[in-house]
Amino acid sequence: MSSIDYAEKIPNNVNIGGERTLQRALEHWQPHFLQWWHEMGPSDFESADVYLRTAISVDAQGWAHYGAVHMPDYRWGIFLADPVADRKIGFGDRMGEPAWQQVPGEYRSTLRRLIVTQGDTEPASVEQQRLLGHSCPSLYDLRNLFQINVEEGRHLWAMVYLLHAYFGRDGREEAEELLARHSGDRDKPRILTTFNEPISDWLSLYCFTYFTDRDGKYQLKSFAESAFDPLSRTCRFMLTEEAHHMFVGETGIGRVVKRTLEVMKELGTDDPARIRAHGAVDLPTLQRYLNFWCSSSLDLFGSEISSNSAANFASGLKGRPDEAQYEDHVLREKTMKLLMPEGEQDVPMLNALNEVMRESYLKDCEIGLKRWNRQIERAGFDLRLTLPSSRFRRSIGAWVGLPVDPQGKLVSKELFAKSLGSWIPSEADRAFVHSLMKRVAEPGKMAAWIAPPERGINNLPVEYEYVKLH
Ligand code: BYC
Repeated sequence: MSSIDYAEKIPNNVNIGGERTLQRALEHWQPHFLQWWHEMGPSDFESADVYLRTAISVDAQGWAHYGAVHMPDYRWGIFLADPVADRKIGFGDRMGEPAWQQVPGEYRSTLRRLIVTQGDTEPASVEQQRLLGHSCPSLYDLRNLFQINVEEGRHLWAMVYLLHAYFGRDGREEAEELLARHSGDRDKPRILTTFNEPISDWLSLYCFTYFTDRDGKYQLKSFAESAFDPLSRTCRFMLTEEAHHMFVGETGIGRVVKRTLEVMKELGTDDPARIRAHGAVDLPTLQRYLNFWCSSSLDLFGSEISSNSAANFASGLKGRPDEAQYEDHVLREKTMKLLMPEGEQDVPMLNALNEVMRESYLKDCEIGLKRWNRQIERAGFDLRLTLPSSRFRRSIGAWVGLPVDPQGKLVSKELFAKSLGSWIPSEADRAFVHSLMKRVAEPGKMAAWIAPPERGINNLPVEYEYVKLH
């Protein structure tokens, strides 16, 4: 068995070197992780020098350490945010009791399941994005893709650390399974639906990082409230990295919109066919991509009425994002009005928490929409991008399989079947978008369908050679 100098190889602030059992478990898992990275991570870029950010500590200087790295040599570290002295449980039936430093027996399997579900999404996203490097629109974007990939790898390490350190043999088995399931695999798929969708073009990547990583932000924020203190501290630190992933999504879509508007102005038209002929993404196609990824990501919050969400909140396992913003942290007396297919229903608030979170998430999603629409308005065009209703195209919850249009109205099955191809990307849309995906790998150059970013990484110019390909 290989012996690892943890301070050197795996930067950490959890004293791995001082705990023999944990060290052995991680030593056993690490080569399996590297093998998985080799087989399922970014294909063909193992010898490239990539300008990456690495966390080497949790303080302001250490969490963003930049330098050129071969990805397989990336130092996937394990970091927990600094402890809060005498931290108390901030919600649920055990509010005010001391936070847990160990897993209470009665919550062991539920907590393990939540950590495994969170952990499963991290390698899944790397697998989904495996081939994108071949069609990057610029070296700047290629570097951002790889930054996201290595950080998702680090987030997997974060969950595996919790499984190894707190869940004994079951945890070690789950850690192996996290490398055995694969995105889109027929026999062993990833746990959550969105993480089995292919991401084979960069427009999908930007939508995924805008919508799906934002689900990550909300889920991590709700775990940051958890009574299980190691989970809370782990997620607090993960959130610092998550911001960049959503930035890539928001600015990526913004740059697509900017380029399309330039073409629309140049040609004096909003005719999709002419815009496409000019090599840009017409806005109706972008709208269909937004509809697809937003609706898929809305499923990630679970059912509108959920006994799991009630139990997880009451027991202190999972709070609401930014729990402190609310007045009532127990929620035994409150109800919430939910629009169900049968009409409006009063639901105990504890059971409606997935919906509470979904609503906050949608509000957060609106921010980018406003920015992109301002760009369109300033360019003098009438079209506006919108978010689909949370009832549209749902695969989880009360609206599963119902014929609902993107505005949230129930329509006939016939109309739904006839219109779906104009609400989400059709085969022809995908083929067109794929036709644009040609690799641009000269420093500073951009593909014709996307505008350059406003600035480079870490104060470097956009023209910097962010990935040195060999
Ligand atoms: N697909 O009561 P229900 C991220 C299952 S993203 C498939 O409706 P609940 C990232 C559910 O598991 C954040 N299955 O919902 C982003 C349950 O099954 P079991 C990921 C689904 O339990 C980009 C059953 O349906 N983190 O970090 O209240 C790149 C009934 O569940 C789905 C988490 O998700 C679905 N969409 O809430 C990289 C946090 N939805 O357990 C990373 C951990 C529900 O009865 N997970 N089901 O067999 C959770 O907190 C909860 O499991 C959920 C669902 C929020 C997902």
